[in-house]
Amino acid sequence: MDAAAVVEAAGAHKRPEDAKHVGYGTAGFRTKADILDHVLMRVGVLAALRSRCKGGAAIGLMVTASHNPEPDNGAKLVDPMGEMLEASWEAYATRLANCKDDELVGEINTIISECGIDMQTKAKVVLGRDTRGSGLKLCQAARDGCTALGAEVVDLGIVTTPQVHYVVRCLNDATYGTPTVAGYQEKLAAAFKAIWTLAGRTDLISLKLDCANGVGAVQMKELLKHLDSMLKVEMYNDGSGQLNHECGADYVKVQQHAPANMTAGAGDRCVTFDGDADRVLYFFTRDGTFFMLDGDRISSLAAQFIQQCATAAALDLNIGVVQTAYANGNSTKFLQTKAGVPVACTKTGVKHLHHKALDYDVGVYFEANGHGTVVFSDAALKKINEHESGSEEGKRAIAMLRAMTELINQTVGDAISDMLMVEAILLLQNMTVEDWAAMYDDLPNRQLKVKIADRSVVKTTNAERECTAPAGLQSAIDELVKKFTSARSFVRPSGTEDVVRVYAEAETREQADTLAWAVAGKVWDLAGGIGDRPHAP
Ligand code: 16G
Ligand code: MG
Repeated sequence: MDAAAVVEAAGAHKRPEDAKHVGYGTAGFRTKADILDHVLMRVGVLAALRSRCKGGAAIGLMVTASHNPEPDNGAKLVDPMGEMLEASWEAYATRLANCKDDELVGEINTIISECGIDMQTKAKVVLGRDTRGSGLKLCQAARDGCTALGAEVVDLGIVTTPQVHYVVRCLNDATYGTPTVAGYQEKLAAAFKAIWTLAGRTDLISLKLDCANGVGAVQMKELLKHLDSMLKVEMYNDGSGQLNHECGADYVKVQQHAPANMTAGAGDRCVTFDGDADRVLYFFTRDGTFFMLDGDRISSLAAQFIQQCATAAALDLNIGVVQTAYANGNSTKFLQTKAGVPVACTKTGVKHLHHKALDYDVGVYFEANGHGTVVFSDAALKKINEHESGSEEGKRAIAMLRAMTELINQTVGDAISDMLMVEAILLLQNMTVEDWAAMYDDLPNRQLKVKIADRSVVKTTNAERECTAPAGLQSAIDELVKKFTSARSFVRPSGTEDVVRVYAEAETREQADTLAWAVAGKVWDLAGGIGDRPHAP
């Protein structure tokens, strides 16, 4: 390592003496942009080390704070196959980001020796950033970190998070596609066009799209140049307003109404992305009432479709869906009984779902909040690509599956690609969003937050569906749940906020609400609640 170059970079991106501690969590680093300069330089250093550790494979570094407000920013690293950074390296990221300037060289040497990194290996880092004003400067800091360690930098400029995942994958696996943003656009456009042709559609599909005033707007405009004979997309919150302010997937999901500047009229098919375009949700209004099609609905639509294609083509594929405890109970029931697809449950956080999805030939995973994708194993891709079906129906089903494998960004949840997947399935099955919504009815549910002195006293097991501490809480929840019909409730400490989250669902809205408030009260009583005891408004 060129220690002098590291010292110089540290001098250019000084860590303030009183710098706040930052942790690399489920979504990387995320905090106020103005305290991230030294952190980003160090993330650049870490990306270069990671690349060498992986034999010179390209590593991604995305500068974004997703659905957070504009003044925030953050960074996340992407591993060689386009997956999220391996968990064991999160601790290195945190250590490197928080050490003092004069400890930096020592910390780097520790990582080099602990991981047995050969510093003669070449290193490559793919940089991307969302539309935040702070992004350019933070990218420069990251670049300085990469360069200090002698890594080559590929700067994609303003791109979606999933595009960084895609380019990283392509650089390390040429079979996946052309490693450029244009390559991404062309791949998705060609796949959608193939589906369009299969469906024999002639008129345009019309959509209203809320882009959260983020990067989704920039990239959708480019993609639509390829798709304008098939899709008519009216864009709202396309960058002219403030990022994520009263718009975007997180806002729509939490508020349960349309974003600012956009009306969902009768018959309108509406879509919303988050700030870095890795989450997507659909919504519409029926008789003036807002109706959301969330990640569980997308999973159900995709899993059922793939299952039906496999059956039609007599293709033996082991298809599974991965959900979290937040998945609506009726979506789970639909998948298991009507669609005939097994369902697994993991802890909250995309990396857990993604990892589990790899257990299947075809793993469909979505969090209810709209983050997810479909992954096809190598064996499944081989089967799909080599299978020959005798019947016309089977041939069509195989053609549909092949196009799907090209259309879906299998590296990570991707709002653009997921939206095109939904459109493709609706198109091929001649379904409206109303038909999609009619697949099952959601059980009414309620989420609440409880403030307690130390949320780490709440411990969970069984994919967060049961709590093991504090003593007596789980049995209290069990007693409450018994009093309601089709009811379920769980509590877990949040990974992103200083609260304990409560989820409850039951047959009626009133029951779900009553149960949620009762469980929240028990958490407050038994886990050291602070402030007022939770009570229904
Ligand atoms: C993070 C996760 C998201 C999860 C959320 C839960 C990623 C990229 N993001 O934003 O998947 O739903 O945390 O937040 O993994 P919570 O722990 O505060 O409920
Ligand atoms: Mg996001």
